[in-house]
Formats: sequence, C-alpha cells, structure tokens
Amino acid sequence: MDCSKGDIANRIVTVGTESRAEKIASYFDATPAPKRIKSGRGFLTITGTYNGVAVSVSAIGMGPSMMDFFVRETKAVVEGPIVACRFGTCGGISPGARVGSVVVASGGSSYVARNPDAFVHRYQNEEADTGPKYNIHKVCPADDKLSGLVESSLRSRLEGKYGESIVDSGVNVTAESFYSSQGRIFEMFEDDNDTLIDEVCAKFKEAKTMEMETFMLMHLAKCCNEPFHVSAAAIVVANRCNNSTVEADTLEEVEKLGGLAVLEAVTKREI
Ligand code: R1P
Ligand code: URA
Repeated sequence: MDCSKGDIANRIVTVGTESRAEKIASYFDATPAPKRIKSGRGFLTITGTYNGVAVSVSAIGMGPSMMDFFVRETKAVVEGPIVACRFGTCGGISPGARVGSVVVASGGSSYVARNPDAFVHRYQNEEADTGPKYNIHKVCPADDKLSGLVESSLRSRLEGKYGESIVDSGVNVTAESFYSSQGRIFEMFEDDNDTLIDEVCAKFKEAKTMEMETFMLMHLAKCCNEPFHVSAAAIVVANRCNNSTVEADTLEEVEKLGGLAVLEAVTKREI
C-alpha cells in the first residue's frame, strides 16, 4: 500500500475501485486537505477528516489476497483499535436480493474455495480427490455495533428515495475467484460448479450476496491480536437467480449515497 505511520486513519472505508474511493472522499472536509497515496500495486489510500473525525478510504482492487495486504499493511502502520467497513458490489444469490439494493453482511461471511486436488487428474497420472470440488467454509461474524450503524445509516440515506426494500441484511459469501468459485459456467474448462450456488444456499439459509473480499476482512480482523471492528455492505449489481443487472445510473447514485452512509457509520462507531 506504500503507507507509513500517520498515512492511514484508524477508521477506514475499504472499496474495490478508485472511482468509488474518490466518490466517498469527495465528502471529506475541505481542510485539512485530504492526502492521497497511490501504490505501484494498485492501492489508493485517501486520508482526511469527515465532520472533524480522521478517516481513510482505501481502494484495494479485487480478491482475498488484496484484502490480506490491506488488513496486514494497515495494521502495521495504525496504532490502537481499528474500525473498517467494506463498501463493495456483489452478486445476489437469493431471489429477494434485488439489483440496486444494498445488503449489509450483518450475519457475517462464509468463504468458498476451489479444491484443486479434485481436478488433479487433469495433470497427474492419478485419481482426483473424491472430496468436494469446492470447500464451503464456516461463517465468520461481523461486528454487531458497526453492522447496526451501517444499516441504519444506509436506511436514512436511501429509503426516502428508493423505498424500504433498498436496504437488507444477511449472510455474505466470499468466493476466492469471480468465475468457478461463484458458480459461473464455462464450457471450455472443467469446473464442476453447476450446483455450487444451490449448495451454498442450502447450507446458509440467510445467504444473500456473493463477492470476493468480505470474508478475508472479517476473518483477519478476528485473528488480529488487537481490537479490529469490521463489517461490510455491498450493492447488488447482478442477481444470479433471475439474471437481472443494475442500471448504470442507479449504481452511480447508490454508490454515492450509500458511500456517504457507510462513511458516517464508520466515523460514529465507538472505538
Ligand atoms: C468483481 O467484479 C469485483 O467486484 C466486487 C467483488 O468483490 C470483486 O472485487 O467488489 P468491488 O466492486 O468492491 O470490487
Ligand atoms: N462481484 C462479484 O464478485 N460477483 C458478482 O456477481 C458481482 C460483483
């Protein structure tokens, strides 16, 4: 992340894209002037204040490895407790997770990872592992206080304009990849993933969203030896049950207003 001590606040909103980070940072106070650090490995960290409270927004790119860099390199330069919320996009994996809505991972996050040994027959002269093709891991919980603040802040910013169904909460499922571990079918590859989403939903009745970072944030926060309070919310950009996708202008508006709501929540969580 190319950050040193003093470059990252102990309250952080983490996002995937630089454009989402810039939208959120546009709400920062004009003074002190926000500081921007762009790393050669795709991280952008903007630090300033919101209503006088020190806060950062970090764009980290995609996937669990980038979240691992974010969590560990942030902790390396931030002293004391940390409050962090991811504000991402996701696929909806329950019929009710409608596109354009924002789902808070109040119920925590599971993790799905491909089991390469189940495909070993493709490159070794041996039988494939007969175990599951994909390992579906136990749910890691979110911080209840932060999840509650994120949900109420999203409701007050978005419900007036879009109605009550714009905000929901549930269990998130983080996949280690966008394609096979999210049940996307590619004829040109052996993936054996056509029942994966059904298996995930059968295991976790409250599973509503699927993306690529939240579990790693929650899991590493729980494994940190100092207080690290985290939660996540994600805009549903595609519903995997009915193949609907969000309109570009809705996404733009929900990113802006939802981003403001998450920023407010992160700056309000007691620390
Ligand atoms: C995939 O398109 C990416 O979008 C989601 C996934 O978690 C993954 O990173 O989140 P972001 O929009 O925050 O990147
Ligand atoms: N991000 C993901 O990881 N999956 C989706 O389906 C949409 C966004």
